[in-house]
Amino acid sequence: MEEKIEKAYRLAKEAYAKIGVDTDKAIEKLDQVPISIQCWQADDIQGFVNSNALTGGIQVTGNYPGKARNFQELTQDLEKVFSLVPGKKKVNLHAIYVTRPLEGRDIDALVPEDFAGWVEFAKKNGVGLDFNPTCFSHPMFKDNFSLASPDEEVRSFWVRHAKACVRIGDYFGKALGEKCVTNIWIPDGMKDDPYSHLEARKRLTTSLDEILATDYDHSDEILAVESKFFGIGAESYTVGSSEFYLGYAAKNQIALCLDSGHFHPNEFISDKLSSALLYVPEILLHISRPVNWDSDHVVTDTDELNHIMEGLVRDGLLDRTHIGLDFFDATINRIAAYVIGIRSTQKALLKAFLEPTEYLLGKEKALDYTERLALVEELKSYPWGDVYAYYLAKNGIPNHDWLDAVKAYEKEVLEKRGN
Ligand code: RNT
Ligand code: ZN
Repeated sequence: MEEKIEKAYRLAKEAYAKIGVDTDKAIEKLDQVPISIQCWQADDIQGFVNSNALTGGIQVTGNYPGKARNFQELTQDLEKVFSLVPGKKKVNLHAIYVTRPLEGRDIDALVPEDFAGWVEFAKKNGVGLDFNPTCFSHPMFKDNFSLASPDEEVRSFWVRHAKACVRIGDYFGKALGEKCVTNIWIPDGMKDDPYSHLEARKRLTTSLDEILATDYDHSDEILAVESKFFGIGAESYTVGSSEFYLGYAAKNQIALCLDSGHFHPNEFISDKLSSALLYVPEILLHISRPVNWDSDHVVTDTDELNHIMEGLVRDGLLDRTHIGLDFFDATINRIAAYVIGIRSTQKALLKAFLEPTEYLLGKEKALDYTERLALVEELKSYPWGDVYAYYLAKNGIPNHDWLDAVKAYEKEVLEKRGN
């Protein structure tokens, strides 16, 4: 390790020790928190099932060269990403990322073997897997409806699809010895004002009940449901709203997925964690960066990202929270997008681990808001960057010059893809 880095770390360690914080312990904790990396940033949510256009009211803009076109390219890209970020990782898959041809079957007939390639990849890289039914970008996503469709043929198709996905998620969990979080998000909604707000929600409840009523053990997975405020083409009404899924998850004791882009622009998920976790067993986070709408920009060091991590660490909610990323940007190098998003997430988490939590909790309880504000503000300029640099160096990973490795990969691999 470079002497500069070690020296800076020693000074940082001393500074933190003075306020009762053990930097070695903070690094150890950070290293153990899995971050679930969304596979779909590598290929703009295209998947390997067909060449259907992206639907469901989400959008990827940009055409930066070198997007992954198949399993081999996508896993090669992910391995490059792994080499540039330390710590425990999972890969979050969508159901359209099959590793063998479906040969006449549609996605309502998926089986675990269709994803065997991912299990092999996960074992080889020592990562876990998470999963999602893909209820969009498919001809059966009709009239803006999937699981909440009034058309029984459409609704039952998506129930079959989701049931198949629940089975596959459990297979991942069992094969890897690490629970898989299987998350259901559907785009269902209406462009214009609904006449009834209730009917579609009743149908969604029926569908979810059918999906949950499995006749086999799925103890190696965690089911989650993801709400949304609006999507393109569903501006006036979203069936799976926040209240809908909070109620459904609490009643059925399944996980609630909170996506940071799925609320009003001035509404933040960081303040929802402590309330929701009083009533639901677990939370799945989709960390994203909304810019004026659910734009899914690359995650960066924003106040909200820091507040999310602070909330989890200060209130001891981390062990019931699964951290996942959900962004997609095709205007910049996709590998760089991953590295920026994952590192920002880790840095925010590290900052939270580097707080004298017990001390500040005590100050707040004693109503000493002056010291609370003073110390929290001081902490912002503590040398947490030197601690992160040391963590990277310990793992043999480049710090500020990581982009050189990405640029070399762009030249050697991405440019040769010719797309
Ligand atoms: C869409 C949701 C959903 C998707 C991914 C691809 O608004 O956030 O989680 O982004 O499943
Ligand atoms: Zn999401």
